[in-house]
Amino acid sequence: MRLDVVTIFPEYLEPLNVSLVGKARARGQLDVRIHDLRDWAHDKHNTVDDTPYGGGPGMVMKPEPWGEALDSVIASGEGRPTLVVPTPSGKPFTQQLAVELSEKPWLVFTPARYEGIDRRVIEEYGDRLDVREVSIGDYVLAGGEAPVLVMVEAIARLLPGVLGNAESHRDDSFAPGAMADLLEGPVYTKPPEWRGRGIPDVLVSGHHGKIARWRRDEAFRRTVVNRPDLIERTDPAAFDKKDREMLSILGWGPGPDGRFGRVAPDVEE
Ligand code: 6GU
Repeated sequence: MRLDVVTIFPEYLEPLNVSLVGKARARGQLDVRIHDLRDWAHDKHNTVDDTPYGGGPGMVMKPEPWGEALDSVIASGEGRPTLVVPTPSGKPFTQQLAVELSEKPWLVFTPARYEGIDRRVIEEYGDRLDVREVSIGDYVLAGGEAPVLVMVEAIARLLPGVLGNAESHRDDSFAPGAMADLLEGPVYTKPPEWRGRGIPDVLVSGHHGKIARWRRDEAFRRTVVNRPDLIERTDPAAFDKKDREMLSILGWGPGPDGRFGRVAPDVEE
């Protein structure tokens, strides 16, 4: 996969040299190219922003440097990239979108600073490319560079051969096609006792069925506390008898429409 990032802070993308993404690059599984937007700003101060039409606070990124930068990046490759525009007003970045983007051969990211990019840039490339305006959550960051790091990590770990084994993402929380979206439960490693704290006996029982059940029960325990919305939105057909027993213990049961909701006071974690 090829990834281009156009930014006024190329150094902000240094983490892409490290860890999982850095190794995928070194192995040739990812071709990452970082570009400085100011290379396409031609006045004395390499200006990339200006005051907003209609007034208001902040500055807006000018269209001309983005147009030249994107034309140049697009012309440097074969075919048409998918353009990913990070913005707090975009569609939510989800695991499903990460999977979809991981299947594209070429992504171009356009992290903005200030109040965003002149709208005409998004319109112009929307006529020629698949353009995705994407937000990483309901909070406001000072720029799109950190969201690019987040998205690239989520996408890169899904590429064939990047993670150790293909099984690794089957059980990811939010993995599409999972019976139900559940958060992953707790994990343990050696030593078997640490500061007087042991580990759950079932994990050393060697009984794979019981271990799988325990893990699923713990996933329910965590999900009802941290993300009850995930259970509320799940098709109840996804819950088997043991799931229903666990949900009942946690104070959850089917409502009039069959969907699960809290039916008893909150149970402590
Ligand atoms: Cl993609 N950009 C900015 N600036 N803030 C955000 C965001 C993106 N996603 C959530 N907050």
